[in-house]
Amino acid sequence: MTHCILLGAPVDEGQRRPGCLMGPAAYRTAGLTATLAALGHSVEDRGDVRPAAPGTQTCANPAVHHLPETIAWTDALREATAAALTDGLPIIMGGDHSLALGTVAGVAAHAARVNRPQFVIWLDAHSDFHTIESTTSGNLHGTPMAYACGLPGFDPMPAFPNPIPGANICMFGIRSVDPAEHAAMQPTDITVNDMRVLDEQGIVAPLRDFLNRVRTANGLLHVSLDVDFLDPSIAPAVGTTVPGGTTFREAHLVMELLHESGLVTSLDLVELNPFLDERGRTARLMVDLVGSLMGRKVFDRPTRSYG
Ligand code: HAR
Ligand code: MN
Ligand code: MN
Ligand code: MN
Repeated sequence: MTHCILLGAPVDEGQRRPGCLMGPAAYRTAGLTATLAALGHSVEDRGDVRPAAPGTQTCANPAVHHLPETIAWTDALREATAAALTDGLPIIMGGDHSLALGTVAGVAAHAARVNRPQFVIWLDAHSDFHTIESTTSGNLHGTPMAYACGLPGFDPMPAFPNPIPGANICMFGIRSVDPAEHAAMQPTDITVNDMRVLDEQGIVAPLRDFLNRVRTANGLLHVSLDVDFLDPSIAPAVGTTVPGGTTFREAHLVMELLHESGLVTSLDLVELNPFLDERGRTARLMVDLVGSLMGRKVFDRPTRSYG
């Protein structure tokens, strides 16, 4: 059984649809603690992370907004995530995806401390591979993957602790990539399982390949789950809906296989905007997906060689 540490990250500044700051309250209301406890885990809710007062950092790209606030969140979430990793499995309840600037940095700091490689599985419609210089929307929730890879173009930000090799990153569900992100990803070794790959191969084989790599390397595995990974028909509570997302069963299957792997060491839940939800259904689906990730199943069966 696992000691789960809940960290609220009511981050709203990385995009322009107010409401993600209600995410942590929605996960608590939807019963995240009870769901984990029912699976036999111990749960410690550390409350919401509080960033320091924002500084006065600026950048050359006039589109960018809320840069000092985002840097304050990054610092606070890096420290909170790294601290939680020494005690258990952090589950970061967002908040928009800019929170991953901090959480992934926190995992990287911890990975360096315990001398293990870091792996990331990015479940998202978007690659989030802009830099502060390349983003045209100015929404910094579109940047955390490029930051984690140590790309230039993040000057006002604290340097990423230990950039993650592209070979240690696997994206699933991708179906919206801007030209600058596409160009920036070209030279990397990131595995991009876009929706076309999932249509053709299903989700099991590509996931098994990646999990085998994590296990062979004795890596830490961070899961970043963006609500828009899911098809908007089942998960409407997100500001950036993109048609053609994963189905209910595809999403649960990913979680079930991740559980069977026993490799997951931290989790982000991001982009839930409860203000856009329909009677809490998206929040409840996200909590149910965490249930699958943490071991809920209909029947026990012998673990297969899925990685
Ligand atoms: N690429 C677009 C931009 O930078 C959209 C980014 C949307 N990102 C998220 N998180 N919703 O994945 O504005
Ligand atoms: Mn604002
Ligand atoms: Mn995202
Ligand atoms: Mn997204």
